[in-house]
Amino acid sequence: MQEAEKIWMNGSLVDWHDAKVHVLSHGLHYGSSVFEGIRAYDAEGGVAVFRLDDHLARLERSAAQYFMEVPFPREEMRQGVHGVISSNGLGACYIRPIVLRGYGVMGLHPLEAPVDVSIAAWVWGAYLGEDGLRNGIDTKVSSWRRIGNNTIPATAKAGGQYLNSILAKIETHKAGYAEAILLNEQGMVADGSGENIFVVKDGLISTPPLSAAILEGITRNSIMEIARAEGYDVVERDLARSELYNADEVFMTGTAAEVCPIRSVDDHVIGPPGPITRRLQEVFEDAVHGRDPRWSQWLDYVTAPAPAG
Ligand code: PPE
Repeated sequence: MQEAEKIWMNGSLVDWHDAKVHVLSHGLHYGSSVFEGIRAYDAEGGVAVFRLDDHLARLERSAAQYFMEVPFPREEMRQGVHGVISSNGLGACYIRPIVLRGYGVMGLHPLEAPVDVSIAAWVWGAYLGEDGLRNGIDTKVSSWRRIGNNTIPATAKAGGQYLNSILAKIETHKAGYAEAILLNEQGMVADGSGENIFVVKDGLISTPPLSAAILEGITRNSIMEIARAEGYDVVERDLARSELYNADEVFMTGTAAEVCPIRSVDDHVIGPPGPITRRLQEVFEDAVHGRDPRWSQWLDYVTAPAPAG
């Protein structure tokens, strides 16, 4: 990874290499951490964090589902994010806040463990490759099923549940594919290892509902809003695996992955990125870079934009 200089830890900035936790931290042993992935962009009026408040709100909801409270108010977390970007002199970057049960208690009753928070930021380029963004990626349905909603709540972005994604990712990577698609316990399409998924058929855009055991993706929500504003119909419904093969277009969304076209699923060729995927990619790119006033409320500028006129 590309290192930066400072990391925000429990309210102060420390040197990158001093941002350490104890080996007996609860979160390390049991996955009892919740985190966020956020991107900032070099936008028209300065460096802008995309939907920061929505990410921090989701972090609080993730923590609450594990009976943790983020020990800093939302505004202080927001300032922390701004602080790691500006103190590291970063422009476009990826931001990773994490709230974890820390050192002091072992065993599975964690409520007495301290809760630690850090926020790191670094430069992270195209998650599925520049070529993937342009030409689409080859994907495969993993033999690992997505963790069910009654096993671990998919709506919380917790460290431990990513073991499921890691297994799926390794499996499909070893088989030569760029990304995994996971089916849920009911056998319906859930998501990618770190992305939500959409299909387009006869002009209609569909994406699995929250009941399919997916993370309520912020990019997913942005794309649904953008698509509707562009005049497309979007529905949330269960998708069968074969609907991926028969789709006109398939794409994935995520903070890291952004809007990434899918070229093939299980060796069924869907084709080069289609017109709707292209249009949504374009509007998303304009939105995150502050070039589309319809979406300016999504940008939280680290450097305040110059007044108009
Ligand atoms: N589903 C999963 C399982 C997921 O991890 C992510 C984000 C999404 C959907 C999309 O959510 P959103 O970012 O709010 O649109 N995955 C994060 C972590 C990726 C990683 O490798 O780490 C991310 O994109 O930041």
